[in-house]
Amino acid sequence: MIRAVTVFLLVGFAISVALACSFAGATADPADSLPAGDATSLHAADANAFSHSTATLPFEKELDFKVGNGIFKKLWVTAPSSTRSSDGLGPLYNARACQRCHLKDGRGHPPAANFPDDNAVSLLVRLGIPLGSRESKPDPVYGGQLQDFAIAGVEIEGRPYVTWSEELVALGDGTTASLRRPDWKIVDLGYGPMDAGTRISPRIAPPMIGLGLLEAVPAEQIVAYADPDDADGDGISGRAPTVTNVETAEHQLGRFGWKASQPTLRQQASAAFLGDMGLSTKAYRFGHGDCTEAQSVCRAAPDGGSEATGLEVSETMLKLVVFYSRHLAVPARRNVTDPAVSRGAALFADAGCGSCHRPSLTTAADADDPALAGHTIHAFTDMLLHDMGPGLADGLPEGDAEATEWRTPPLWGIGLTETVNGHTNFLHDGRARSVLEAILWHGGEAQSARDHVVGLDTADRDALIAYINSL
Ligand code: HEC
Ligand code: HEC
Ligand SMILES: [Ca+2]
Ligand SMILES: [Ca+2]
Ligand SMILES: [Ca+2]
Repeated sequence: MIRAVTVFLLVGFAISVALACSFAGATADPADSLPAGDATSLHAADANAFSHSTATLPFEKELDFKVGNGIFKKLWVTAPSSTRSSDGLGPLYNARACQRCHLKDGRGHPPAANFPDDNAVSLLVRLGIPLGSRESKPDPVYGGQLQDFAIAGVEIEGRPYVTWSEELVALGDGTTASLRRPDWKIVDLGYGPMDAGTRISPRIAPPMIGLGLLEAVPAEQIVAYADPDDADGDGISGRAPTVTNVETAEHQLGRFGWKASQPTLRQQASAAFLGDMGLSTKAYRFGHGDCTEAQSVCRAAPDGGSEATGLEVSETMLKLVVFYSRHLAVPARRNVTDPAVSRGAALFADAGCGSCHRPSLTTAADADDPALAGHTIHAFTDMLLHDMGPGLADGLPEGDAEATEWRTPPLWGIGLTETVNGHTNFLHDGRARSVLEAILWHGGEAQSARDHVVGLDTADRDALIAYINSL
């Protein structure tokens, strides 16, 4: 019965797409609206648009997805507690649940202007002392990440505080755009001054959709697009980062995080449990999380590890939350037959956006997970690191990435940010207040693409933005 209804809905969808096309007299291929092929979510484009499972996930796996969702939302508590399977939070932490930052499986945002009323949850600050262009070490006292919460009896490390300054950019049609430049400080430091060499790198939580598909793209395919010395002379020199898998000690392609410092969703989730919530997993067996030796009260606080394994997050829980992270579906596109959107697609190509926001990748035909195997996906990323210029540089090398480098973020689903998260704050620290501001911050290898957009007339610029918002 359930299957019959699903088939009916799918047929209904196909017919309505076909009708919409013929009505508009457009020639758009209905497949254009499905960025992940038959794995695309056909649910309504509403506030829950990022929270559905991959459409190709077999019915019998739905329960794992639901239980994984429960762990993603689970509020962890201080140890020791009567619920041994939920304790071990902290001692230092940023949030009590994954979902507190990945709001509605979507995007975080910087703290609002009315600080300290709006806290910085959904944003975190990485810390480090640069040692070379691609190397850094943690702050000796504050470690590799600033935690702005702590369990009772332990001091918080401090809180991120941002002030903004406005900069005007003249556009080719005679109008001006205003960019807000952040100035970050850490206030209320709980453990004395940071090392003079420590750099801070604030990041908002990225959306959770389509990540399993990006994990299933073969590394060779991504590496083949890299052109580190710009041998073809087009000004774009994407670099494929190499990072270490902490469980196998293998060197692998870095894929996740704004600087692509994590090779797999499993390691990304394990690092989040450790750094963001102070919880140990098989990959990182430190119940004290990011507490350094200099933070002795923190180091001495009780651990929430189970008696059998010593781990605060069991292997079963970790696997389920990773399963969940792997199967959040990408929503179908909207307005694909709008003539402005079609023109915007051509302008996107003309401006050279697709050299980094690459329109298509293909997942491995033999990927471990059949629901994700053999898909042509339209994520609009090359998964490579690019020098984005001094305006976006954070001064902090991480993984294999330099201070000026960022991984091209996927653009699929970006047009639903407002619907799902109630804002349009883009880029790694959420500084851009609109798609246009995000584009205007592009520098370095993306300077000429940015300049191309600055030179567009009003109608073309609007068409380009309408296209991005249809993704
Ligand atoms: C304190 C806020 C916070 C919490 C809690 C948090 N995350 Fe994140 N998450 C982030 C931020 C910020 C990033 C980007 C990190 C970076 O660039 O290094 C991120 C990145 C990710 C990514 C990579 C996405 C991509 O596009 O590369 C995944 C997957 C992820 N988190 C899963 C989880 C899971 C699973 C949990 C719970 C175990 C979790 N996160 C808890 C803030 C958070
Ligand atoms: C040289 C590679 C490159 C080119 C060319 C490029 N981008 Fe980007 N784009 C990036 C990177 C890297 C980021 C992330 C930068 C950051 O967060 O600091 C980004 C971020 C974005 C974002 C914000 C995404 C998010 O999730 O916050 C948008 C929107 C965007 N680009 C659109 C465009 C458009 C439109 C063009 C063409 C005019 C373009 N980009 C050209 C590499 C590129
Ligand atoms: Ca702990
Ligand atoms: Ca810390
Ligand atoms: Ca090149």
